[in-house]
Amino acid sequence: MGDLIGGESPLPPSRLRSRLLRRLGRVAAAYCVTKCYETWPELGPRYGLRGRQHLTRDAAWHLEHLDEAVDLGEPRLFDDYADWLTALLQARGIGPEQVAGAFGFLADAFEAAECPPKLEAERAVVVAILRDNQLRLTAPAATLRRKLAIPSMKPKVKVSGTIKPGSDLQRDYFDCLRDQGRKGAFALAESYVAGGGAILDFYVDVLEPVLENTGSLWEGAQISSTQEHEISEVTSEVIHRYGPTAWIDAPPSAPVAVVCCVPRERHRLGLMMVADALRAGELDVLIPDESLTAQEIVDLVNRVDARMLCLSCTLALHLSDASELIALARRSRPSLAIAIGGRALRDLGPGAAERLGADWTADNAREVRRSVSLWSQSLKT
Ligand code: B12
Repeated sequence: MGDLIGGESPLPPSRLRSRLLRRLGRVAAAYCVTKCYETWPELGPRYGLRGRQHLTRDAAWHLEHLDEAVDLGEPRLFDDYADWLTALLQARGIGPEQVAGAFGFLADAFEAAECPPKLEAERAVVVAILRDNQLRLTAPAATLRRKLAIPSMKPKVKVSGTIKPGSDLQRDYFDCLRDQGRKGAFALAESYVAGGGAILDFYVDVLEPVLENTGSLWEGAQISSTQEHEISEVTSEVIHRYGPTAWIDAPPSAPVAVVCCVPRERHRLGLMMVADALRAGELDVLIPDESLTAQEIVDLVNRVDARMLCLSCTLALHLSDASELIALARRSRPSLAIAIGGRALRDLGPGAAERLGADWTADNAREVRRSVSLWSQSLKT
């Protein structure tokens, strides 16, 4: 499975939050790998010499996602992961029985291990989540995520104020990106802006659904990782090129907003759009380097005397880190307004931002722009 699942390396079980997983995770992962090889001998030739390494890493990813679900008390997060992983692998010729099997082997190992009484409750939760998903994935009518497919069309540039889902503009933009690369994408954005379209609308109505579709196509093995990376790079250039032309610099007395991803998160395009929405609302926006730790982000917030901290989180795997960062920022600076948004928040549904300790959220950059206007007014009154 290579680096499909998490992009970088999973945390070693010794660094997970759950005491049970810290204590038994390594042994359970090793058992899972051995059983996978026994059950599917074709894995040996398929993955070659590095097969064990890959499978060990995959087992560690399963444990890390399990840890996140247990820590936040949201078993649904693991279900989502299981669905996503199964669809991803199915598109690459690996059936759901292998994902279900791996979950089952992990559950077997946890059930069989010596476990101190104080960890029994946690063991029951962990095993229940694994077994539940094992059963679900092997059920004949297993329902997995639906793919959004935007059919290909010949580019024909159009500009319109309201854009319906799956509209020509979205398709044209996707086709331009894929077939003509950056030049096609710039030409389309240029014509949209020149025709009086607002850049925040372009972000929300065109770039965002196209990126979502790109992700679905990658997940379904219909485009390569290289194509996915190219599309996101060009999108980033489009945002840099057209975003800053839309508003003037913030006034000298403008409140400062620090805008960043939560630690370990590398999805920054949404964050860049949100930054532009805040700039449109006359905030002085600071985007720190993405490698900062939670403590360094909070130190920065204090140093620049920020009034607002905006965090973006795409992968559910990073929600616990987000909640820790928010708690740290709160303790250090009680008057700070804290917002959190991104795909992981949207997927969790209403009340998620508050559960993580934040003050507010918004589903997209256009809504951020509205919320910021209200917030700025409340500062003046
Ligand atoms: C582009 C992309 C990448 C790029 C990111 C480039 C960059 N500089 O940002 C790259 C190639 C680096 C990447 C890497 C990975 N990705 Co990726 N990626 C995507 C993709 C295609 C688009 C994401 C995006 O930009 N969306 C558009 C933005 C605008 O949407 P948004 O972030 O939600 O932001 C809006 C709102 O949420 C809101 N908002 C956002 N932040 C905030 C903050 C606040 C305070 C508020 C109020 C609102 C708010 O406003 C924004 C604008 O309207 C998605 C597909 C998808 N369905 O999302 C996959 C996707 C998210 N990636 C995925 C994966 C698996 C990965 C990797 C793990 C694997 C890999 N090998 O690629 C790594 C992980 C990296 C990491 N550690 O974070 C999966 C995640 C699946 C899951 N389990 O949840 C997805 C869903 C693809 C898929 N369908 O499988 N990815």
